[in-house]
Amino acid sequence: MTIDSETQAVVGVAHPLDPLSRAEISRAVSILKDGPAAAESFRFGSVELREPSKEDLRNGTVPAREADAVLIDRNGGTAYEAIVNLDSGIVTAWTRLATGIQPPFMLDEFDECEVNCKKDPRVIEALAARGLTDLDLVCFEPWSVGWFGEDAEGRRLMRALVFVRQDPDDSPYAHPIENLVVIYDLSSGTVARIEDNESIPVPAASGNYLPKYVGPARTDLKPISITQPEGASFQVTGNHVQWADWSFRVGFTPREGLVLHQLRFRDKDTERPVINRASLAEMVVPYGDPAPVQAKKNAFDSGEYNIGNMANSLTLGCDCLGEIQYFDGITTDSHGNPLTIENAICMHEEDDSILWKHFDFREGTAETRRSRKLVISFIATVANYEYAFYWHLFLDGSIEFLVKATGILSTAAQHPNEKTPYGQALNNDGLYGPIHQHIFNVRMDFEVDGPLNAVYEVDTEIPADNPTYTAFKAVDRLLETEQAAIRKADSSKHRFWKVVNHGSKNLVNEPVAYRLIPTNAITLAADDKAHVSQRAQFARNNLWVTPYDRAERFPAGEYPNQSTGSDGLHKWTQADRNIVDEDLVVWYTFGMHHVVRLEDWPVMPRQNIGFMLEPHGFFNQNPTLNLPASDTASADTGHCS
Ligand code: ABN
Ligand code: CU
Repeated sequence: MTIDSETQAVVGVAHPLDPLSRAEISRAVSILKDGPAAAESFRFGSVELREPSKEDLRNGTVPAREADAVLIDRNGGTAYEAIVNLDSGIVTAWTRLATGIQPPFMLDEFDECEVNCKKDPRVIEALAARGLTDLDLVCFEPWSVGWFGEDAEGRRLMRALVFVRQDPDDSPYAHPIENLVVIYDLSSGTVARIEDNESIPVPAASGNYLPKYVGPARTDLKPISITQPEGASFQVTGNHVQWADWSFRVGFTPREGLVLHQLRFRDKDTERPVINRASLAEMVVPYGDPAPVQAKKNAFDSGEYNIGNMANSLTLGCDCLGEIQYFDGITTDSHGNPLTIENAICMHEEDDSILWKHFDFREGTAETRRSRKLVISFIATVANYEYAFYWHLFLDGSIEFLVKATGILSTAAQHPNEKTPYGQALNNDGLYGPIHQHIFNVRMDFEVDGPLNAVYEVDTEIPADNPTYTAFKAVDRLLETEQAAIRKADSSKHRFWKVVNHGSKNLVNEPVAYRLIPTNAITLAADDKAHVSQRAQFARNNLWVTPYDRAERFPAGEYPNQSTGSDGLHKWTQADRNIVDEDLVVWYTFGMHHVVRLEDWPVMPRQNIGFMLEPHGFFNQNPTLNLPASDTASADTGHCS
């Protein structure tokens, strides 16, 4: 990608779905600064590709490269949305957002909050009252304020939790300063107020995991080397990936991190679309402990913080192993300077045990084929937690989305002689891990053999007429409208959902389908009357299906930060639109119900949370009969036996 020196237009873009390059971001920002965002007080929340319309992509029209930008004028606190045409250099839309709409936090706002909290006399005094005078050891962790019924009067607020280290590399989460919270006002750049409740002794016992604290590493584990002497089996051209029968484009946005576009499976000689676009669209982490500080912890890590901005630069041998292909993630700082997160996305192949096997016991021979998966991932650090997000593509057409949650619990303190029922004591010093949930929503713009799809709920039922008492059968029920498709998983009915194309039939004249297996199908545990239940309504059900609308991108609405719950899936689906043989978006809510255990401390062993999409009559038979037998077969037979 280069800039034409005469016209300053961006030229040489590889594909309309490629994320904006650094040069394109800079160009969008300078067009805005030369136009409506000329005042020094403007900050850039995000500058990202405005994805072309589906019509343009389908027709093969080369659309203009466009940027979507979200800005905040710190002078007054108003937020704006802009569309910039990078080809013509024109700001084609400039929309002032309603008072109270708060775009996600910008990276430097976190630093600003910490720096200014440390300067505030009320904060210094509250810390001193607890015997804490070394401010270098105090950590302010700026959480979102959420919304608890009061009017923020247009102010952009943060809610800083406070922890203290005993040494510069000591884990602060072992030492929460309970009942002290700083409300920081980004609109004025000052501390708005402190919430200083009953002082609870800061737990003293350490929670360190660094080698210097935990002692020498064990030495009995021999190396495992992953080698691919002939290289990886994928071909990468720009952001396009071809691997085995799969092809797709890699995208990256500040809000979602990794995005998969145009996921297709080559079936013999036909490229068959499966999903047009898939990404983590939202998540929420509500805490169940009613203690004053804990009851207001409800982080929407994606929509309030822009989880893509918090992606790690991944390293070989640590985060990913094998023959790796990396993709950078490009985002912006608040002044609109492009920021490259190098190696934000990692892609590699992994051996995946057996795919199929049969031992012909009459002949004494076996046929075994090994599975492998293509792993495309990114890892985000959201203060205390790490979330590693993986798309796994399998040779048989299956797709897995997996979240590996690790990092450090968001802790709390109680009096050492107390044991709250709302958390797990982690030591005898008063430290505990409050009960909470990590609830994710993945948005999948399905395109099973084409854009017009429908969704069935499949339950297994015992028929009324059941003389042998042994009968059970799978029963399909078409979900006809949005309201009918607001569903919960039900393991007692062995429920799953399938996305079909009525216009594309398989060998037995049934519509081809992909099924969604609803694993980790949790929903919000809090009462429906809780503020978080109003704001995170997507998390009250596992399945939602909507007809495609390019404005409906995020299930808790476009701007969940300080939201009251007035936007999102629950609002759009009130229209109860038809979802039969339409261009559909399927939204799946799942997660981890985190009843804390001692083993989660001081750093949490990875927990896997996810779900599978599997072809269900999409192929006419097992599509992997053409796999070669393993090359580590026995010398006698040339086969695995
Ligand atoms: N997990 C809540 C959070 C995210 C980012 C920064 C601070 C807190
Ligand atoms: Cu947790």
